[in-house]
Amino acid sequence: MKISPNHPRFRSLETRERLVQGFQSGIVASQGLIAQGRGEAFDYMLGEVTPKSSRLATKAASALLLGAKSPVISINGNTAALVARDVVKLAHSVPAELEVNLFHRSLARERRIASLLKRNGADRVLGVDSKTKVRIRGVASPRRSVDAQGIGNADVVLIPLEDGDRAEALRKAGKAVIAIDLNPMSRTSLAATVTIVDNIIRAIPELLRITEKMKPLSRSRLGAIASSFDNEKNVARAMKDMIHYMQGWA
Ligand code: PTJ
Repeated sequence: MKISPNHPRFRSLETRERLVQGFQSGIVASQGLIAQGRGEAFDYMLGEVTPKSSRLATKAASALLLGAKSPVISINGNTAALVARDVVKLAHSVPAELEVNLFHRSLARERRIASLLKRNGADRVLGVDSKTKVRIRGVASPRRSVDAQGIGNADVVLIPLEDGDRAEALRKAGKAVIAIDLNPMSRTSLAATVTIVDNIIRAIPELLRITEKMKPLSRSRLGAIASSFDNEKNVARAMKDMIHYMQGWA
């Protein structure tokens, strides 16, 4: 459906439409449409804008990515449908590997997502060839299967729109985890090293912008920014941002 840019809820309706088209073309899982609905409810509570708490987390996330030895960006169906171009630009900018890793796994969907990323400029996309897969401990879903040269070997992993199991398992495996999740109370948000509580359609472009800006910083400066970040405190700040916005309505 063509959405008029004059519609007061254009951005939200256009995002929905991209997910529906992603579902129809076999990129997005049917459950991905439900996940977006949950995300939208939290985004309403943020006033659909990026709060200060998210900007602080984005700075820490850029520092972690730029300071990493082997950073990886994990891609699921919703991420591919909503921000394919910017996520590829981010991978080039850091530079980081891109790895397709699905909760509702199918080889056909993995291949379609990898080719979408390549059409958007990715040179290499991991996670599709099962010969190079290893298992991470403590994950009950198909997400346990990761590429040995990608998430298996990573020191920092960016996991947008994720389930809590894998965030916890990746932390236990000694990796730093960056989450993007509109729900500040999710297990993922609480388990991650850095959680960006924001809509992925705003969070990834902002992460790209800040990463470009922070590139000239020294390793020791990047390390200091990352280690001074307190995720527990910042997630609490994000909840306060939501309460503050809602109090404006009461
Ligand atoms: O493509 P697959 O098979 O890997 O599946 C992807 C989904 C998203 C379906 C899968 O990871 C899933 O079921 O996720 P959950 O457990 O529903 O969690 C998704 C989290 O992302 C929830 O906490 C949502 O609030 C949040 N979320 C949804 N849409 C957005 C979002 N966060 C940021 N931006 C969004 N647009």
